[in-house]
Amino acid sequence: MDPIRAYRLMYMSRVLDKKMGNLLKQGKSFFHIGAMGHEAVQVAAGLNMKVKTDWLFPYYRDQALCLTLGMTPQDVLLGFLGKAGDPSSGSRQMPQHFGHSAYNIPSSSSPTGSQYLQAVGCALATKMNAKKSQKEFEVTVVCSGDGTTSQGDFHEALNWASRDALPVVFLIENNGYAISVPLIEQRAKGQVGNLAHGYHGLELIEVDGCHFAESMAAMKKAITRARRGEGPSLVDASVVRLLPHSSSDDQRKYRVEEELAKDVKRDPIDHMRAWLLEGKYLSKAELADLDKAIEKEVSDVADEAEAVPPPTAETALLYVSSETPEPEVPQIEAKPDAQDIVLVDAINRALDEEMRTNPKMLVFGQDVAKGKGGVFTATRGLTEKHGINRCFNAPLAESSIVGVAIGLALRGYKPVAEIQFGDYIWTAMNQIRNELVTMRYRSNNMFACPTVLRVPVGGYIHGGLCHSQNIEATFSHFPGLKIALPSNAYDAYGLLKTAIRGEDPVLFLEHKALYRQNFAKSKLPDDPKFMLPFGRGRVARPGTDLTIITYGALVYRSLEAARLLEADDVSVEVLDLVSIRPLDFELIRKSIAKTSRALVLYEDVKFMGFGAEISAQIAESCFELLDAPIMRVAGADSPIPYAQQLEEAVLPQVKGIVEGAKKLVNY
Ligand SMILES: Cc1ncc(C[n+]2csc(CCOP(=O)(O)OP(=O)(O)O)c2C)c(N)n1
Ligand SMILES: [Mg+2]
Repeated sequence: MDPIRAYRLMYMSRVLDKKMGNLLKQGKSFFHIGAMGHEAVQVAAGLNMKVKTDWLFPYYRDQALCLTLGMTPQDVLLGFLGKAGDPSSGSRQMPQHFGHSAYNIPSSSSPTGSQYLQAVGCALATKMNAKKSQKEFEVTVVCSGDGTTSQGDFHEALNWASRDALPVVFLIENNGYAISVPLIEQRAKGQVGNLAHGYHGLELIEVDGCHFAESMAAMKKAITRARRGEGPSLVDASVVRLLPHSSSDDQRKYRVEEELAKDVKRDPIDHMRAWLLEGKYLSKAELADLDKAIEKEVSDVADEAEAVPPPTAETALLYVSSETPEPEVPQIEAKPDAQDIVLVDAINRALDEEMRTNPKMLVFGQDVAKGKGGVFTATRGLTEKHGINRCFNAPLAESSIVGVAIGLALRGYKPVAEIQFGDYIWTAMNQIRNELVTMRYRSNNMFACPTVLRVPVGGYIHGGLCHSQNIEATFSHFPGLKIALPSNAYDAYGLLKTAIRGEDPVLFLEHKALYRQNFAKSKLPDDPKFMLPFGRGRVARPGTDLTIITYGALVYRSLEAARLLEADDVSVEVLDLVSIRPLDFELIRKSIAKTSRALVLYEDVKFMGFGAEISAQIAESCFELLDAPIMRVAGADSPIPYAQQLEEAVLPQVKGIVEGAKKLVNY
């Protein structure tokens, strides 16, 4: 360890913070959140890591740590000034959202605490990559502040890390405040360290994070332990926040002068300077020269960064998704003598085949492993065929499942995770909405998380309020996420293969009421090339008088309604969308051009359901083709109740579809 290099990094970060404060006052940026007071433990962490080998999941204060791993003042300033070429995000994210693909620093986003589970996924990847005889492991370090340890994800991450004894270090930079809230208001006794006690094998290390040499020893202990495969550690590093929380905060509103003065006395830069002089690492004059050189370097780099142009407006929509087009594959039909198989078995077959061809594919979730094979048996036999390392049970925690999937995907694995019921996906919402689907965009295409989340959804199974929900409308609102909801075994099989081979996150919705139905059975093609593209719907039944636009279980109720309407000489065309996002709107337009009447049918609550979007698009671009107003038939504005008579009253039925269709043709 070179103490002068360590000081250089610490002071570089300090000068950068001061420079950014000045640039902000000049109106050259909109936001700053500084590392001042956290530098010693950050540099100590970085110096104990193997650059480009170990992994860092930083938070917004980790400037000195990112500099230690190789990021430059230029990198920091480009992001701060909102310039093109910012390696963290191409200036898509606010300043201090660090990330760098060359240094194994995955893009950090804004929700406090979402990084922990991703780090656990990353550390799990390390463990999976390891050979049996391996003695040393890449280490994953994940950081946050003290307040953030109140997030549920933190506890879920400690749980999974300790369950699998993962090579991960949780570094808590404890400055005693979460914006204005002191640690004593976060939990009893106002401590971070007491959180470690319930997790077996989790080492607790407490340290004065303002003291560089002590921080070096603490981080060495934690990182060496992870490196040797001895398990996770929680480092509680006491630091000071010398600036307000951010440039939008004024800490004099909630902190008294004496306390602020006490913090200044603990300034790690002052402490380091005294230590360097005492140890005769350099003289006073040399230290002054070094400071001046660093200050000049930052000033020069800032001038250079200011001259860099901002990103152009034309680039704003790049990398929401991968740029890879949907596969162009010939429609392959099954052999006429092939066996008809049910939808859930088609899912199982797709998973099995893809696991055979892709050794990086992993299946995990609740109850998916071993003899159980999922509560709907979609993953049956996969542990037996591919081993417990490739089809395994997750702890009962949805945020864990998605967060860990993100970490695994960042390391090149292909997670195909199961969320047991759509009704329980909500506890993973932050990991999906703010993390999974934005990874490619927010890192300017430097990182991506091609992950498949398989989710059983839908009603008509007497599942009551929390085993019947329809979730496609909520999720179709998230740019970057593909969504499928196939209605038969053939489509499910082909689309799931495409989802697994693709480069984007996919929400693969499986209607529970169709899993074992005879009418949703298909013969499957026996050809490894077989895939079905996203964004392509199908005509489930041709007709001329009216188009029913639907998907999922309602395809079959529409077909039944169409049969009944035929007796009254009404010819109904039924469209099965198959893919929700992207949406095959051309299929809809073509059909309306023929029938001039559109009935949009969906199982979810009518208000703001996915059919509302379809209706709006039809109104916007098919107005001239229509002879009647667009009609919607959908679920009632109610939770879905259990008793059969109640459930029938809430979910769309054949009778209601027939009535709607008649009203529309008679308009
Ligand atoms: C999930 C979430 N809730 C709230 C916020 C707003 N917020 C940003 S930082 C912060 C305080 C974090 O405090 P701490 O973890 O102690 O870190 P520190 O800023 O003190 O280093 C809050 C509430 C957020 N970014 N994410
Ligand atoms: Mg704090």
